[in-house]
Amino acid sequence: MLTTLVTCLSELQDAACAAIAAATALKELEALDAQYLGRKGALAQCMGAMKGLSAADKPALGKVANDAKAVVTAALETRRATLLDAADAQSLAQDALDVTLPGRARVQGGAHPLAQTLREMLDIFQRLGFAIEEGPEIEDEWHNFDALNIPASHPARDVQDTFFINAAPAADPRAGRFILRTHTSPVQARVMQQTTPPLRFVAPGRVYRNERIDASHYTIFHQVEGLYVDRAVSFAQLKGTLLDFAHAYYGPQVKLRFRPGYFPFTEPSAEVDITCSVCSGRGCSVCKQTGWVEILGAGMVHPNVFRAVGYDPDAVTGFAFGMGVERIAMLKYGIDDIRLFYENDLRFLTQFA
Ligand code: 2NM
Repeated sequence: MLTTLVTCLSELQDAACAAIAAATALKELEALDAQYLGRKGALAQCMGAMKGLSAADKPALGKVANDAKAVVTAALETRRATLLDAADAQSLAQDALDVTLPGRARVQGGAHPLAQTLREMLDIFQRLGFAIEEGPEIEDEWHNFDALNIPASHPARDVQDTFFINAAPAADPRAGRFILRTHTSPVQARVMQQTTPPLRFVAPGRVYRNERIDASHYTIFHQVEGLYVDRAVSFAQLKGTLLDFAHAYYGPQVKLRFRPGYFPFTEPSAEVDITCSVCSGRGCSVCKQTGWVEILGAGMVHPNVFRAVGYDPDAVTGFAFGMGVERIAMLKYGIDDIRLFYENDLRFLTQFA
């Protein structure tokens, strides 16, 4: 009986050690642990047979069994350590990170030159006391034209000059068709409709014109238009405001020149020139040797505009002005083609980073 059990334990130990040595995964090892050393494992079953032994034989078998258990436990431990090391080595190789490599330099981005120009312009007008108002780019004909005293017969309302939206007209027949706004003046009309005077703000934003594209015309461009309405706003205040703007934006050496002009929404109207900021008025290709370049249009708000938005033209006066952001930037930086703003060529853009 004793020899049978000793043989059984020895075979058990050999089988366990062979299986443990062959195991390739930690999970497999845990299963072998349970199979041989568990509470209902092979070793425990072998020990169960001890009950049938004589008191003299019991200690001898106990020692053999304990030795077998120690051998199997040690084999498990060794194999476990080997497999854990292998797993560590594999994950180290996979996630290898060479901390001695130099870093990759990141390209520094920057605001688009038009965004920079617009921001500078708005900063100046805010310092002069103007708020900022915005409105929709899809407008109705009433706000874009009628409210601004632009008659139905005006050439600007033609499909040649205006983009019409392929949609049913607004519910209110006075609103007319939907279009892409051709200037930001409809923002002024909307704000006046909703606000009682006094008011003083600029309206920046994108406008659209169905024009032939060339070096100075594009179908998209940006405007900043200003409006100041109160009980007795004067043309002298308009001149002072525009002179302050020109000095702040182009520098204190710049001179202003007002020429008579015509806009349906202002009377009187003026076209305003500055001494050429590229050649300081000496004469160059930008100012076509005249020393002067036009930067904006302006005037006193027409009484019909006030009537359209519900203001009493006998109670208030106002000045308004409008300028193209692209043109202002082109004059400041000596850019000779408006299309450069819309081509996203990094050779151009990085000069403003
Ligand atoms: C310009 C020139 C002159 C203008 C007028 C108005 C409004 F809505 F108040 F009547 N907004 N903008 C205006 C006046 C715009 O752009 C060359």
